[in-house]
Amino acid sequence: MMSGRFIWKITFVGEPDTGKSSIVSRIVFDSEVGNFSGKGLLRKKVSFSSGNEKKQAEFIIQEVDGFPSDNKVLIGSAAILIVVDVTKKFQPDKISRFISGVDKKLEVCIVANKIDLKYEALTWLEELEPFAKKNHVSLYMVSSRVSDSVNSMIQEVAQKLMVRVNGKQKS
Ligand SMILES: Nc1nc2c(ncn2[C@@H]2O[C@H](COP(=O)(O)OP(=O)(O)O)[C@@H](O)[C@H]2O)c(=O)[nH]1
Ligand SMILES: [Mg+2]
Repeated sequence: MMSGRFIWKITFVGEPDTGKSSIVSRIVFDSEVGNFSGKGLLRKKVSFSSGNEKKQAEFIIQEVDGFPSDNKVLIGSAAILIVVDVTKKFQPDKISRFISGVDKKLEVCIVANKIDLKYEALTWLEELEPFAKKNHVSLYMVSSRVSDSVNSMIQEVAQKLMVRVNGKQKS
């Protein structure tokens, strides 16, 4: 079994104002508003458990506004995190079109953000869960203002990526 550090690039995509930069700030600085422009790459070391083992990984984090049709911006990414704002109407067609264009080898998930505004929500689990299932992606309900919600998403993404690494080693 190979040990050592894993370096994974993860890319946040989604409409402007869905909260991508805020989530990235939460991950990298554990604060709401990061002192960064939202451009360029940020790094974050994460520890996570894989079975009984503790593992270390480093995430290289990219943010892209919109749904890039040009796959070049996604090159090298291990995971694509599609951020949606629960206070906005969900756009299933746009998002499933994007998902169908993404390489099946990548881990893709929907990150439904701003759940602290649950009572203003126009998009919620009854719509998101069946969508995620149908499109074979995972779903995380988060708020960039709630540290735990973002942390557990990152832990799960790391675990999913680890499962993919292990799968590759077996085959
Ligand atoms: N209430 C609430 N507001 C949020 C949350 N995440 C982001 N925002 C706000 O949504 C707006 C857009 O956030 P930003 O991170 O710049 O979105 P981006 O354009 O996708 O990078 C800002 O005013 C944020 O403060 C959240 O979880 N809850
Ligand atoms: Mg941004």
